[in-house]
Amino acid sequence: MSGAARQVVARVLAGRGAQARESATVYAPANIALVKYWGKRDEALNLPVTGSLSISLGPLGSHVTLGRWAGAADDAMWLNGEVLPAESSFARRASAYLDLFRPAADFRFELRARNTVPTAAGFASSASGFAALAKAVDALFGWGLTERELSILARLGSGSAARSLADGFVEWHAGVAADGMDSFAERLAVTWPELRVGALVVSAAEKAVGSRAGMRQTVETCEFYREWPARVARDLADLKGALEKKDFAALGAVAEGNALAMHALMAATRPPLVYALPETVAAMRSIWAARGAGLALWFTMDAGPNVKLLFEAKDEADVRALFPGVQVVAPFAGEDKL
Ligand code: 2P0
Repeated sequence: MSGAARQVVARVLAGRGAQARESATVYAPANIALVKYWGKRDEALNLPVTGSLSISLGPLGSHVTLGRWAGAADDAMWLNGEVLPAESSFARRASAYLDLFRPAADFRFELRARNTVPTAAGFASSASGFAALAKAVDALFGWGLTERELSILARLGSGSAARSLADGFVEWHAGVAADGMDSFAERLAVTWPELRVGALVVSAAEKAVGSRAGMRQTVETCEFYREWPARVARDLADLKGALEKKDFAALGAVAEGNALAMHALMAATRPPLVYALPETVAAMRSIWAARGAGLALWFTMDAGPNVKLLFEAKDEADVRALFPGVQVVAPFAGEDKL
């Protein structure tokens, strides 16, 4: 992690102590962006060029238990019950992030992570994973940080993790400050209990170009990227209008259009980034045909071939008939119990 990231951590913690309790267990949800984050103004701090707006996936996310490890050389890590070798990419990324918070150079962490995000379903787990890590260090050392401060810390691990501290609809403000203290996410005061998100798994294979390298290539080489900030500003305003009016067709249209615009930027990147597979395009065509026949169904896609469906509870049977393998999430399920 960079010196700039360390300075941000020092600023957020502002002299708080580092007395670790035995262990801490936390949870953070995964999220799907309806208006996407694609492109950074600062790579060390994961500061985005634009704002973005996501929906958190309720029970799908990451459970993390963090404690102090008495061992010597490396942090000890388990993912979904299996020991993670220290040289695995997950363990290295998590340890590099935890470096920001070690109270002493020889302090080692014990980390047990369990994802309820089905890894094969095309929902990213890095957002919920780093959000849960930020919450876990806060709970372990008893700092009592605010959600805004946790969002800033989670962002240092992965940009989209900034949006995984809260449930519901979450807006990540791009901010303008060089140190990113104004680049954090917060929940919008809107609930939509009927909203459903469906995961259509086209391929579970590891993608060839990850988001981090992909967005850098787009910013550097895509001549249309200069259009993107204005497009996002418009989409954010339109989406917030749709949320206020509870206009599902408008929500779907903004989300689908924004995802396709991002994929157009990717296709115009050099070398081209085309994440869609033939089955992705076939699913898009089925969705458009069903919509033409009156079904209120839209989609979004991230940096991969899988398609995420957006619909309302009343249409779930029709959506399942069209896509029998779909995994359906109710993002606001459980909120009535709060
Ligand atoms: C998003 N994605 O808004 C966009 C849409 C993928 C496509 O955020 O480099 O893993 O850690 O900041 O957050 C994925 O990028 O990238 C992402 P880093 P991240 O959800």
